[in-house]
Amino acid sequence: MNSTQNIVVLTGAGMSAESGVPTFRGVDGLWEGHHIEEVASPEGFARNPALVHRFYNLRRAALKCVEPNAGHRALAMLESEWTGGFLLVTQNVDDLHERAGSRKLLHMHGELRKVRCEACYAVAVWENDLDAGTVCPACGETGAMRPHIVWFGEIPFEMETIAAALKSADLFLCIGTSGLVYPAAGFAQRVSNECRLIELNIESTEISRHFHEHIVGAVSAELPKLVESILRAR
Ligand code: BJW
Repeated sequence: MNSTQNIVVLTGAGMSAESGVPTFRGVDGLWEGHHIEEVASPEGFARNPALVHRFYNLRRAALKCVEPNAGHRALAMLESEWTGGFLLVTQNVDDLHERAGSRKLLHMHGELRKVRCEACYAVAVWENDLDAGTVCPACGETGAMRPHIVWFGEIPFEMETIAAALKSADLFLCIGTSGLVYPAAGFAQRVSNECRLIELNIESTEISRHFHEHIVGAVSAELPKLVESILRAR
């Protein structure tokens, strides 16, 4: 890895699992007991805004009870010590990466601690509950506020910046994602032929075949070791 200049890291729900944030799929996953379309699509929100607000209000409140784990801290250290290009792209809507110290960070699926107005498009930091009667602090419209989250069928944020970073990456790390949701699941196929690809997950995934190396294990144990080996090989 001594010729590595530009690093891109993609993280998914497995990154925050050991902090106590539930993943989506699998036993005890967030989707258990919910139809995805009901809580994570614009159509579901239009049909039953109260249900969708409740789903996100509970998750926003739960953020106050969780802390970054050793994996989040390792990525923040990699960013601060790496002198080449670095971009952390997370699919996660929690704020654990920034709380661990990450700054070169994009939330491609949005953020639980932000809301936006569908009337004036203003985005606001939001710590409390949201409901169908919430008034937009920017334009005064009632009932137009929604979670600042990318639902199925919507275009993820910052796609142009991410595409450019992937194109110039020579190390791509993919951490704790099932590889079932696009476009993130296709990132490993968008890097150049020279790029080294490493996947870290507790199990093999739908996209494992696209990676040169697989680290099977939990982020809190394995990511600090991986970061150390990348920094040592400079
Ligand atoms: C650990 C661990 C530990 C656990 N250590 N590992 C047919 C074919 C292809 C695509 C489509 C299709 N039909 C529709 C689409 C597109 C659709 C899509 O992909 N659907 C699939 C279901 C097929 N995608 C979209 O609609 C996206 N938009 C889009 O494509 O727009 C078009 C466009 C794109 C680009 C340019 C121009 C146009 C939008 C997707 C929005 C996803 N939103 C969600 C919910 C909102 C956020 C929220 O409520 O929190 O985002 S869905 C949900 O899945 C969430 C996640 O970010 C996302 C990914 O899940 P993730 O992170 O992988 O979690 P899990 O639970 O699946 O996996 C956890 C992993 O961790 C597992 O592998 C574990 O093993 C591992 N793990 N503990 C290490 N300790």
